[in-house]
Parts: sequence; C-alpha cells; structure tokens
Amino acid sequence: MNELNEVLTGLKKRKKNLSPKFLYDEKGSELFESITKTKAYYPTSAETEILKDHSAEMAWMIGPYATIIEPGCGNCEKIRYLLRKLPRPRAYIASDISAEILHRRTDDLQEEFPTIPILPIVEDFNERITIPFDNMPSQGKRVVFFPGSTIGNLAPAEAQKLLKRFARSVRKGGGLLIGVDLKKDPKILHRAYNDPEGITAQFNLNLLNRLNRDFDASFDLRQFEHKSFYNPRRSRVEMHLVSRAPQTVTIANKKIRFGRNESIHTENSYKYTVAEFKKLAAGAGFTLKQSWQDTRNFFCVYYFER
Ligand code: AVJ
Repeated sequence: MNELNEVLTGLKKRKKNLSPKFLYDEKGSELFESITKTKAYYPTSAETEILKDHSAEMAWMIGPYATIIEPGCGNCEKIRYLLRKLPRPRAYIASDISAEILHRRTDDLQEEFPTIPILPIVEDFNERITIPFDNMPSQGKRVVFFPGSTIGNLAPAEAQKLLKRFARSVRKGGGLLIGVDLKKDPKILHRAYNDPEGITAQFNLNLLNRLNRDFDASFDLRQFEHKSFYNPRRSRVEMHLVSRAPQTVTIANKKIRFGRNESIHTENSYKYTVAEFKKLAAGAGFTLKQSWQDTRNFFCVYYFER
C-alpha cells in the first residue's frame, strides 16, 4: 500500500490512527532528539547510564570477532560505548531509512573506529534486514543491538514477530542486546510524555505539518491538541492528537470529518517488567543471559542468546 492510502485508511477508521513512522520526518527527528535531552524524558539518559557503566561486561559476554547489527540506528550514538570495549569486532552493520543522516553518522564512526569495518545499509528493518557477506564463514557471534525501547512501539504480538526475525538473522548462538523501558509509577511515565517544555507536544503536532506538506492535507495545527497518558490495562503510553472542535479536513481532495474531542492515535509505547520481557523474548527463541538497570531502575538493557 502506498503511504497516501495508508494515511487515508487510518483516518477513515472509527478509531482514527496513523503509523508512528510518520512522526519522523527531518523536523520530527530533530524534535525527538530534543525530547531525549529534556529532564522529564528519562529513557535515553537512563539507557546511556547503563551502557556507560556496563559496556565492558556486555562486550565480554559477546566475545571476540563479533558482527554487530543495528536495525534503525538513527544517530548511531549508543553503539560507541560497546565498540570501545568489544575485542576485535568483525563489523558494525548499521541500517536506517534516511540515507543522508545514516552516511553522515557512519562516516563519523569510521573515523572514530578506523580498524572496525563500518557498513551502512539504507533500508527499513520492518521490511528486511540485510547482512552483507552473509555466507562468509565467521568465528564470532552475530549480535543484534536494538536500544532505545524502539521495540515498545509495537504491540507484544508484533514485537515478538520482530524478535523472531532478529533470531533468524543472528542464527544459533547469536545474541540480542536490547534496551526496553520498564513499568513504573504512572506519574513518571506521564511526565516523560508530557514534558513541561512542550517539546513532545510539538513532536506529535508536527505529524500534521508533515501530512500538510507531503500529502496535500489542510490541517490547522491550532485546532488539535497533544494528549498522552498511560493506559494500565494495555501497559502502554498512548499518544493522541485531539480535535478541539468539529471540523472537516481535506487530504488529497478527500474529506475527513472530526467531531469535537475525537482523536487520532499516533503512537504506543509499551512498558514491560523484566519477567514479562524475558517471556516475550523466550517465545522468539532467546534465552536471557544478563540484564542491567540504571540506579533509579527506570530502564533495562538485556543480553539474550539464541
Ligand atoms: C523512540 C519510540 C522509543 O516511545 O518513548 C518519545 C518515541 N514518543 N516521546 C518512545 C517518543 C514520545 C520513543 N521511541
């Protein structure tokens, strides 16, 4: 399905929704990076703390000659902690959908780690995960690195399917080093997705700007409001855009009606206890070897092997 049809299908549903992937145009990616620097949004700082404090142990568990695969590496920032400690890694394979940003980031990494082959691949990991030189013999493990609680964007059944694809990619004996947000006091979750600076609100509303630009839509951003809350029944933070008034919006000449307070669901961010995530990964063929948390126990990095 092309993207315009995807947008229209989501907006014609009784409960309107849009894929969170539409949040990440250039402006959206910039806004997300600003979110990670706010005090309220703890996941990035908590995960970075874990990687800084425990990368030597992670590297030791992974062992020598490893091939590290990072699907959707974004700014390829977090892998540095691991690359500094890994014994003679064979390659770092970084994929992302934005070619320009990806090549800029991997060029910088190659300069910082001149002896490690850094291989950028432009692709969407939801569609495929390419491993160059796939059939060359190798001594070390293949390990998928998947930080940032990106797995939390998917509902558990879909998340498990993606973990199964990771398991296939790393083959028997391969590893998965993955960062996942923990369940916690809903007040802390609420604040993380409603930062007082209002950057998360801008990030969410920017989706409408993007629809206006890329899909010839007529959204008036002043007529919508950012709303985000923890849904304990589904163990997820939901992000919505709520219509402030009854209104009609056009997208590529198609009319979409909104009632007052009707919402577009734009993102989910699932939260897991260690026991829950361990079980989800076990269903995909992964055995937990070790896990690490930050000092506040807000976030967890897991190392699994298939
Ligand atoms: C990048 C998907 C992990 O769900 O916490 C941050 C995105 N949305 N604030 C998350 C996000 C609102 C983030 N992920």
